[in-house]
Amino acid sequence: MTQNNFDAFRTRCLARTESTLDEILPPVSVQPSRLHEAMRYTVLASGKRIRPLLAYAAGEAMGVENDALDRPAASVELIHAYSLIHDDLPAMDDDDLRRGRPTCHRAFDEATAILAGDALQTLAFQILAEAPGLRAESRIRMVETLSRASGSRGMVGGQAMDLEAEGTPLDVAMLENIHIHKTGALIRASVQMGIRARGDVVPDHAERLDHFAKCLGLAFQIKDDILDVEGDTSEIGKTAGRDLELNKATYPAIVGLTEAKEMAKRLTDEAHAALEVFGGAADPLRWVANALLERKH
Ligand code: GRG
Repeated sequence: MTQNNFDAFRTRCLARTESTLDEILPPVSVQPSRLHEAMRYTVLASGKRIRPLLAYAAGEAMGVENDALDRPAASVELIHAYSLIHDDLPAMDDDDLRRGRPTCHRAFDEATAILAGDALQTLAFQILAEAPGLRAESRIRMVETLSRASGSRGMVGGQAMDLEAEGTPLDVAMLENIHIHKTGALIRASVQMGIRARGDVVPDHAERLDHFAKCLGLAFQIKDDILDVEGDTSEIGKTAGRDLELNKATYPAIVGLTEAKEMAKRLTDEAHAALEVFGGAADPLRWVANALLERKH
């Protein structure tokens, strides 16, 4: 991988993401200011912005200009931020720390956190519906893609399956099914944004990109489980303290650490293989896939 090229791509996309998020989030000066503060507190914290990066990278593979993807990339990040707020609530994981600082309900209060999550979710669809530089059909398909991916047959469904499975023994297929929905659906939707922005994609190319995203989503989750076991050595990880929940079903717990690492590597290789037909245009997707496998937090 050409590290300089990846760094330049990442820096450019992250700058676009931060400025779009700042622009579309309501200012604290507007009422209800505490709610707007909670929304900005969560979204503008230091996330890795993997999903926006994937949307821009898929757009590059499709020959779509970056500015057509500003809103779609930000919309996936808003859904992700809402899911983190709700996942951290006492009724779910009851976490005190997120991204190295107090979770939204700790920094504000539970009711404000619930409402901030709700408002982020609806804002995601609003900015997609209003997105400039895209044809109406692309915007409608994006709204459809993101709503399917985040609803009861996507991310929310995965969370429900995860809660239902708590305390019961899981095999790899069951764990995989949870993660395909809980984490994978939104990763897949991020890549779909690039396809939807283009509109006239050859079906075979759309399927290959989707297969790339499915493999990557699972590899991402397995790597996350590996980091839980091996320890997150990043500054955020050290201060946040990744909480290793011993009764939680994870890939290393089910197949062992060595096999989990092999699985993440195999899936990343399969993701790369799906990109072959795209040549150099898919390099940003390749860089993101490698960076996810090698990440330290
Ligand atoms: C509560 C509606 C609802 C959904 C919850 C995605 C999710 C479903 C919960 C998040 C909890 C969690 C740890 C899921 C595993 C996936 C994962 C590693 C999420 C964290 O995503 P990153 O690493 O986070 O992209 P940053 O902070 O970098 O944005």
